[in-house]
Amino acid sequence: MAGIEISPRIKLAAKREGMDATKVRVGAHEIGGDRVVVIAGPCSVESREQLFEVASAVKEAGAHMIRGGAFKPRTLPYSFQGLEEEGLKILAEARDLTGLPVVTEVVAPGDVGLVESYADVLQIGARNMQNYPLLKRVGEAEKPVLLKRALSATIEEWLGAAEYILAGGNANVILCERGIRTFGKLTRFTLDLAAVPLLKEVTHLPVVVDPSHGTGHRQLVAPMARAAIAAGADGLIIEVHNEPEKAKSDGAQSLRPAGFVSLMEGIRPVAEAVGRRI
Ligand SMILES: [Mn+2]
Repeated sequence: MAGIEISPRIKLAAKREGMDATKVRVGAHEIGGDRVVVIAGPCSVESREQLFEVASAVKEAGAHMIRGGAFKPRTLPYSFQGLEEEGLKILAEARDLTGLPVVTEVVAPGDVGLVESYADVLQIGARNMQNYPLLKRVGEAEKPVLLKRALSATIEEWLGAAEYILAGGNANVILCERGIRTFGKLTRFTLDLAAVPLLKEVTHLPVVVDPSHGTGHRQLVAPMARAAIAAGADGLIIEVHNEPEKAKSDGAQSLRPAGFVSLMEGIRPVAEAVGRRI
């Protein structure tokens, strides 16, 4: 692509002439194929009742996978840190209940084996995008990795992080744009949607967009979800909570189940308009 050149030292993540886009298979779904994959669920797993209620609601609305944090890297040590292994068990039960694969974060190299024994996709959070021991460890994992962009990472730094996982032998890497830090105070981050078509030029890896963390406000989530699909995203990851006002984390950006139903209705015609399906 004339004018968009990435470092030649990014080898495995780079798209080369005539190369097919990578499709990452997760259960019955494929991220990077014709269908736009929707991952939805609470920021944190708080209880069995909470996760089951949200997981059933998002399944009913047409989500393809469940998200939920069991290990939570929080800005302050006083905030809720997650239910850890108990949370992983609840996620696995929610998968049994709904049939939907589970995406959940791993924060420490020593926990990768444990998280992998319960989860279908290992998420590397924005704050750990440059945690190289963790990237090396998930490079040896059997499960696909959803790699979030760090708060202030350039595209090349992000692809460099993906390169660690690919170089470790794990070919199933999904990139996730989740907003970067700019100067505005009214949104939590600035959702960089230009990253989506840019990545399509320079990498073969699939790209998912997180409009929940990318904006921080539930009113902005559905419009930016539509925009992400219009820009060519292969998937969405959306926070949904049954009682957002009582959420232990990220309530302000979490959709209620009814809001998620209308998000799903709103993205279908956009996907169709760009030659995709939900
Ligand atoms: Mn969150």
